[in-house]
Amino acid sequence: MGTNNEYDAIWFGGGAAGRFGAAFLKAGGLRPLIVEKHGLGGECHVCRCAFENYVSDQASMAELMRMYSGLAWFPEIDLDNISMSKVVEVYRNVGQPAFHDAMTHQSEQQLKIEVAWGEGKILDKNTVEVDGRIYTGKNLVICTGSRPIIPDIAGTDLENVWTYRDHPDVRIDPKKMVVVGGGKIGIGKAAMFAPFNINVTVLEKYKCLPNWDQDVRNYIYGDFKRRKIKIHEGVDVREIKGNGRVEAVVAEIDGKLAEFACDAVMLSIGLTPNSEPAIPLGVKIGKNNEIVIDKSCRTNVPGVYAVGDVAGPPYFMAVARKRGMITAKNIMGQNTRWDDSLPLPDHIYLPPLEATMVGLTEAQAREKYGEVVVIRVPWGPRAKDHKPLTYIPNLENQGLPVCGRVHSLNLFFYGENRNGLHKAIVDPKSRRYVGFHHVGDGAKTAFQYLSYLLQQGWTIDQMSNLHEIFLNAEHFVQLSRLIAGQKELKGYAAQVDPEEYQ
Ligand code: COM
Repeated sequence: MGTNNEYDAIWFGGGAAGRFGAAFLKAGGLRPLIVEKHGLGGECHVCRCAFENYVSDQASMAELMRMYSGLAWFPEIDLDNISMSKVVEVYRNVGQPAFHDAMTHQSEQQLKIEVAWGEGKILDKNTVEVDGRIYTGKNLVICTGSRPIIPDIAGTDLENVWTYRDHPDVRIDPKKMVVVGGGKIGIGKAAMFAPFNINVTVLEKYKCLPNWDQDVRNYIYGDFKRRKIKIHEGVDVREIKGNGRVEAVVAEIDGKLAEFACDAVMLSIGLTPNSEPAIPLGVKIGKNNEIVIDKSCRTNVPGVYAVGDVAGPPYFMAVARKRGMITAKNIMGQNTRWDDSLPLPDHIYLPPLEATMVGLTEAQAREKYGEVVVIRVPWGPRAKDHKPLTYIPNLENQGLPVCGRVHSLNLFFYGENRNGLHKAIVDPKSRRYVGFHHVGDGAKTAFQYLSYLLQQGWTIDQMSNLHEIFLNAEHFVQLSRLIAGQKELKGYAAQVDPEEYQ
C-alpha cells in the first residue's frame, strides 16, 4: 500500500461499480481509492437490492400465510394487523446497519481497499478533494449512480408521495396506494405492498413490462387480478392532489379525467443518472443524462471512465459490478470490452414468487427464426378430467409444481393457480435454445448460467444429457428431455389443444 495520496485510480462513488472495480484493481496489484460519503455498496443496502430482497421475503411470508390459512392442516392465521411500516422498521434497525458493516468490513478490512470518507469534489481529471483533503489519481472512474425520475406534475411534494428511496422510511400503513409506472420496479412494489392489506392500483402510461414474454405478462396480469391488484394501462397521470398529504391521483383514461383516491403514491417511472459532478470535466452527456462511454467504459476524456447507473441503462447491479471490473482491466492495460453476445438475465419481485428471463421472448424468437418450439408448463388451465379431485374446497388449481424451495408442492396443492410458469424456446433447425422464461422461486441461480449456455449455443440434446435433481426450481432438464428424442423437433407430440381445456 502506498503512503501518499497518489493512486492508480480514484473511484468516485463506492456503490456496486466502485466497490467491485476497486477490488479487481487492488487484486491486480494496483492502488485504488474509493471516495464515498455515505456507505459502501451504494443504495443496495439502503433501499435497493438487499432491501427489496428482504421486503419481498416478508411479503412472500404474508402472502403464503394468507393462502394457506385454514386450509388442510394449517390453522387460521390472523393477518389483520400485519404492517409494512413494521417490516421496514426492522430493516432500518437490523438490515441496514448489518449490510453496511458487512460491505465496509469486506472492502476496508478484508480487501484493504482505501476509502476517503466524506463529500468528494472533482477538481480535475486527476484530482479529487474530500473534506479539504487532496487525492490524486492516474485515472478517474465516475460511479455516482442514479436517482428516481420525478414526473413534472403538481403534487409530487405532498406527504406520502414516495419513490423507491422512501420505501425504507415508510412510517404509515396506507389503505389505498397508487403505483405510478408499471415497469419492473412498479410491478414489484405493487406485489410487495399488497400482501399487507393494502389496496393497490398500478397506473401505466403505455403497457406494463413491454420487454417481457407475453406468457409471463399474462401470468402477472392474472395473478394481480386474483389478488385484486388493479392495473390500468394507457393512462396519463396528470396531477397528484391533496391537502398537505396525498389524497388522490388524477389521470386521463380514454380521453376522460379520472380520480384515484389514495393515501399513498409510489412513483416508479424510471431512473436518471447522477452525471452532474462530472460535467465540468467535459465528458459527453447522452439523452438520458448519462455519461456516454464506449464498450471499454471510457468516456471521451482520456483517463476518465464511467461505470454503473451513471453510464445509463440497463440499470442492473450485475452490469455495474462487471463494468467496474472491465474498467479495472483496462486501467491495468488488459484491453477489455463489454461482451454483447452474453445475454443479460432480468428479474422481477413477485412475492410469493419471482419472474426471471434470459434471451429472446417468444415473439422475438418467431421474428428471428420463424417457427420455434416452445417447451412450457403449465400448458393452460387444468385438464378437463383432472385428478386429484378437489381435495381443498374452492381451489381451481392445477398445473405442474413449478417453483422451487420449500413451497413448490404447497403451491401446487393450495396455490390458487399461483404455481408458476416455465418456458424454454428452441430454434428447431439448430436445436439451440434461444430464450428461457420463468415464474417461480429460486430459479435466479440457474439463469445466471443459462445466460452463458445461450451464448455458447446450448442445444436441447446437451440439456437432456444433464443430471437433474428433482425437485428443482426450473425443471428445464427433464422438460427438454421429454421431446429431445424427436429427430425433427416439433414440441410436445401430444400437445393438447387449448380448446380441450375447460
Ligand atoms: C450491491 C452492492 S449488492 S455491492 O455490489 O455489493 O457493492
